[in-house]
Amino acid sequence: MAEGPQPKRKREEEKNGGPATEGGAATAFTLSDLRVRRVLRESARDKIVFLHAEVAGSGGGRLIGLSGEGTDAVVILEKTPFQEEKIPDLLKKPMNAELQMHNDIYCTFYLSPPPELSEIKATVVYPATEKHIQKYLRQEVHLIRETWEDYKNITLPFIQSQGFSIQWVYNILEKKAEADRIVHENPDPFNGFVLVPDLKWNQNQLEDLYLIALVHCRDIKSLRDLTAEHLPLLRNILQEGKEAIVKRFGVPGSQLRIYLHYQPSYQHLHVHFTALGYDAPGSSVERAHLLADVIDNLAMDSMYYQKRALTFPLRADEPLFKKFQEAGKV
Ligand code: M7G
Repeated sequence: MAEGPQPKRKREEEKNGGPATEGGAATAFTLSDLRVRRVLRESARDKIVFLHAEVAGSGGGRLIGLSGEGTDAVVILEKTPFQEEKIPDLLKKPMNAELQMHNDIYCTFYLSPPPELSEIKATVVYPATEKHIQKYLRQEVHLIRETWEDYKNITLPFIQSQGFSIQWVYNILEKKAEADRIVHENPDPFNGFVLVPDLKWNQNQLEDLYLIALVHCRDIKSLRDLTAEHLPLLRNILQEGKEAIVKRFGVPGSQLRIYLHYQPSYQHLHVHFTALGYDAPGSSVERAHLLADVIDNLAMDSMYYQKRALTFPLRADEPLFKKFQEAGKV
């Protein structure tokens, strides 16, 4: 029988916003050290706000990150989805329930639930680079149509010089971080992978289920590197990923959206597993490529992803967008 989502709790200290230091990362701060500088983006619909913050010492002085990168941080605050089993408590537990309006059969109340029923998830990136800050800033977006030549001449040199660090991926693969969160592993160095809950999922409810499979092989950056020699790896991810998720969470493969992003933010091949009913960020047609389709395409033509043009969105302020502009491709 499926275990269902298990609330994962860090030790008490971290629960209370205490020092976050897992995975040998350069992080030494508590939540109360964070000072908000500006709102980068917010969504009333998704109940999420992205903040540019800085980490300041308790004495008001600025604290330099252990790696010396600086004090900028990105903080993402998100109201968590309802947990079905706790909904009755929302109405029953004593709290202020303020009637805002009443008209015929319609009325609205504002509830102030107790803390355990009104959690907010806070994701912190610290120290954050300018690229992290830009990633979350609301910007005009354009679609790029990238040919294989564009990839070799424009995109590849760019990602080789300016890509996001993938240290967090290596930390997971080497069990230096998130080891206790691993849902499944196939240890084969070429055809194996690690399946873990995505940073975006708190594992408290299945509605927004989100896991990622990170491949052990370190020289596959993205869809563009895939050929038929990777079919065993991709088939393992599809098959074993689905089996592990139905076993652990009770969600069948027919209710999972299993896909790769192009362009990914992190150039180490990974596959997204999200609940089919969840409109996950980045699951739209301009960015998501279903793994089953990728497998079929490669089985038909080993060089499929070295031949075809790929479309992807870029924000107007991104350096890669400027490179495409300079090359007269936009
Ligand atoms: P992507 O397609 O490279 O970029 O996906 P995106 O973030 O623009 O979608 C990377 C995926 O890895 C995203 O779904 C992230 O939420 C997830 N992710 C990023 N980080 C830094 C971590 C992490 O430290 N741990 C875990 N478990 N997931 C992460």
